[in-house]
Amino acid sequence: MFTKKKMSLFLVLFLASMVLMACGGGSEEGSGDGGESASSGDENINIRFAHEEGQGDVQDLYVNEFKNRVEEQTDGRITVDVYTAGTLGGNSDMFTQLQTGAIDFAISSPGFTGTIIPQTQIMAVPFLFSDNMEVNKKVLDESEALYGTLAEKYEEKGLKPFKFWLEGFMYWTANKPITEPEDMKGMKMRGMPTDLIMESYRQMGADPQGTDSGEIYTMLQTGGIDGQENPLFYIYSSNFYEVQDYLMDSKHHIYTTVTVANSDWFSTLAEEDQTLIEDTIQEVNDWSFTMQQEEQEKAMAEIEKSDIEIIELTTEQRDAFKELSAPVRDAYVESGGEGAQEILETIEADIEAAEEELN
Ligand code: 6CS
Repeated sequence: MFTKKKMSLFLVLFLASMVLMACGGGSEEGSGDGGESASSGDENINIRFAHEEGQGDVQDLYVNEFKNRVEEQTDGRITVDVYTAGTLGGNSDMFTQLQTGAIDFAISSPGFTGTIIPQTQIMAVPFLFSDNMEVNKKVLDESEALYGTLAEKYEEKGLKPFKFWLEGFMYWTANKPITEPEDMKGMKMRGMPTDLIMESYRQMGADPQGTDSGEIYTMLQTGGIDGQENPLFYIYSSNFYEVQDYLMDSKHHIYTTVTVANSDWFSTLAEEDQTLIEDTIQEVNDWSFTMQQEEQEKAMAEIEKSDIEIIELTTEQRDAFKELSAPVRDAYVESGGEGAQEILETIEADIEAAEEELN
């Protein structure tokens, strides 16, 4: 039984703890890793946000949309500095910078993170996703494979993944047509440098080259590589179409990426700022789907005006490449580390379910 004196003491302690919580002191909620929320929700915050592309590219439009929305909603209390590709080093450096806290936020594509988090290579399995982009959008937005097991692997490395999202279908460019596996034989194909992308080109008979994105154009020009894969907007903005004779509408893959933050840094933000940032990322993610589609359409319209020949692969032609790259799924399970099999099986089931629902 509580006496009156004990009751008053309890109330005082209860109110004091509420005041402390309101000030953000000692609150461990929402930090994601049990860290303390140090800021109070009215502090000035500057977010250093890096991405992997050039000005006006899809990632740049995404990060600037995030910047504008956050700065507007907070009347400039939270500001965002945007770092485009190359300003902070090569593609793979960005991930380390995020881990060490040199930057706070990044758009970080799995094609560059496979050596640090092998499970991310699920995104390197060709023909894994659907030909229906609405299906892919839904899976990337919701799949437990990504927000459960895979997210834990990021968290183990001190990173908080917010949303996985897509930047369009992948196309091949080359100086000769690629319509059947025979055409791929011995070709120096450039892909993002993760092991499983290299393995998938080996399975197709090519001689894969994993290089930094900054080197692609010159290597295509000088013959250091014979071809490369990327979404249309990037083939256009990086001028690859100027130094290649053929563009293959192969849709052998989709380009996926992740919006990710340094977990320790994020956990120091006040809960209301964490919520505002998470909500804004979700809004920008939804917005980005249409934005990237428009960017592909604009790019295609420009590429069509150029001398490059566009070849649309038939279903049978695509199937031949699909069959050849099927063993990459087993390779993922073998080299993708703990949880890889579960991630693969869950995402395959989620894609199938979304296809049944949306097709
Ligand atoms: O192929 C690459 O390396 C680049 N492609 C895209 C679409 N974004 C960033 C990445 O560096």
